[in-house]
Amino acid sequence: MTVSASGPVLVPILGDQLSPDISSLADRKPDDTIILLMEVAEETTYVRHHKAKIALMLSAMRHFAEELRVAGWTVDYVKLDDPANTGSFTGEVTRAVDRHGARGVQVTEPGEWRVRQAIEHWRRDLPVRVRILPDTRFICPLPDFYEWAAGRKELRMEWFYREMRRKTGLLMEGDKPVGGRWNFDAENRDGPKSGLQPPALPAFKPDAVTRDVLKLVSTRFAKHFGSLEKFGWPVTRGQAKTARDDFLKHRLPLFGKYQDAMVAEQDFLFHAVLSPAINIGLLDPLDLCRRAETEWREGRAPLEAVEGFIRQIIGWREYIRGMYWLEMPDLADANGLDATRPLPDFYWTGETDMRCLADCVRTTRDNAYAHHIQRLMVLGNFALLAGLKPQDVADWYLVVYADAFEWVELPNVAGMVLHADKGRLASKPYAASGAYIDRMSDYCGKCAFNVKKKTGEGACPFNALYWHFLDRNEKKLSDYHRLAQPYATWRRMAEDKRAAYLESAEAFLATLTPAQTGWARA
Ligand code: FAD
Ligand code: DLZ
Repeated sequence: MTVSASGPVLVPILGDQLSPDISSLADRKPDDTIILLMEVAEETTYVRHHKAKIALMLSAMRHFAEELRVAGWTVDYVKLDDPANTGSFTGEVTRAVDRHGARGVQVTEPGEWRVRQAIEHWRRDLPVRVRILPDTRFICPLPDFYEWAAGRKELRMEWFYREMRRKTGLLMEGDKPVGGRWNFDAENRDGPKSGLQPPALPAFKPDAVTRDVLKLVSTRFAKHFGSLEKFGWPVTRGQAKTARDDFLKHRLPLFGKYQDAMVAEQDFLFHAVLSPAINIGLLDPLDLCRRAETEWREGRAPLEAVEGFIRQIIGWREYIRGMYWLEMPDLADANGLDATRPLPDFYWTGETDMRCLADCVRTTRDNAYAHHIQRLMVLGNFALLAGLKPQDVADWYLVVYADAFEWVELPNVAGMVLHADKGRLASKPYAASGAYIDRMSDYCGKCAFNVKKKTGEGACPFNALYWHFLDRNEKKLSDYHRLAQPYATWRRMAEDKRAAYLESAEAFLATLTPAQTGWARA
């Protein structure tokens, strides 16, 4: 291997690090640096990502390479179909060190544990010094999160969020929250209004680069889940900014009010639909929050919407990232509720008579997107109530969404949805019967099942599954303060009614067909 003391420094930039101000470039000069971007088979197939996610990644990487070149950097770009491509980050970095006679490697820490392990091995195996730098695009450095978590019995997001408000000064007046409250969620829980017509999202027509990628993906990854037909994700920084401005102007004012609402075939409602752009580095999360704050300060959006939005980003997003690194690697195997049922096939096919689930799988397949409440209270709630195996569920979420990276997917799945982490992240499982879905959506009216019917033929399966879940987890969950009321109701219920619930749930669970293997992992 060729190593030269006077060679350049190699800066590998991973597919979710597409930010010109990434820490690995902060102290570099163009005349002494080679930037390496690598399309590698291992990243496209360690889980068999939705086709649209692969297309988004490859197109955004190719556009970013051009952005860097225009800014004066030397970029070495390895394409997926390059015959010499070894197929892994490690193989490509090893080859590039040799090719350029690099004197060192400098990389921003990756978002995923799996990749972090690989990069640690570079330190041992490469003949040059490897520097790993913190990812400064997050607002809370990991050491600060660990310090916040140390010694606390309960790691609740709400307390962390307040610290982040103080740290950033967002929506603060001195040391007090604007409006006299930290959280305006009470104003934010409207169900769907009939005829609710959200504004259309801006459409980004694929350019020549994206068209090439779409062709590559549709042939090479033909068997992966998902459709490319509606592909319209922003793939350049300019497009991401257009998407951001469109959200701030047209959807932010009603973001809070309809944040928890679900409407069949209205796939985006008033959500930002910016998570892929934020996660891969096309948008800066703090800048986005400051712009949202300006919308409130200048009277264009109400406080409850802006506070709710900012909380998702400086609160939930940062907290989830901290929890991932705090809890890994154990989180990946966590199964606190001993759930063992395999993932049913309808998560892939969408073939179920439960209209809410069918619609959520449809938008997932068509858009590589479902909004938060669909992920949490329909797809996730079903997984929790039916006792689906956490690792199957986590693989599914990692495959199907354009914004899915393990650091953000896994704590949401194992912690927020499945309670597999025994409540480290959420103070109680988000379990709900059909009544919740009926209140927050328009799904139930035209569903083959009757949400008002509790048990027996034609009853909404969520109703019996809810009590089945509580009953089978009674030893683990009945001490939870926030579940005291449902457990009291369950215990007061007549024996025959309880038996009917359990029987109905068992009968429904027996109808589920496990998914074939090979959808998520080869
Ligand atoms: P909005 O609803 O408009 O929210 C604004 C922003 O807040 C999002 O773009 C996102 O950056 C942030 N945000 C909101 N909620 C969360 C959260 N719980 N965790 C982290 N960030 C949050 N988000 C991902 O980015 N990647 C994932 O892989 C992912 N997996 C999820 C899995 C499950 C089971 C659940 C319940 C949630 C998951 N989320 C994930 C969080 C959330 O659902 C998505 O961030 C959101 O739906 C993205 O759409 P949006 O940009 O329209 O978000
Ligand atoms: C998700 C993804 C995909 C599909 N392909 C690539 C790729 O070819 N090259 C690359 O650099 N990154 C890709 N990514 C994103 C990586 O999986 C992500 O950067 C790491 O998991 C670290 O979070």
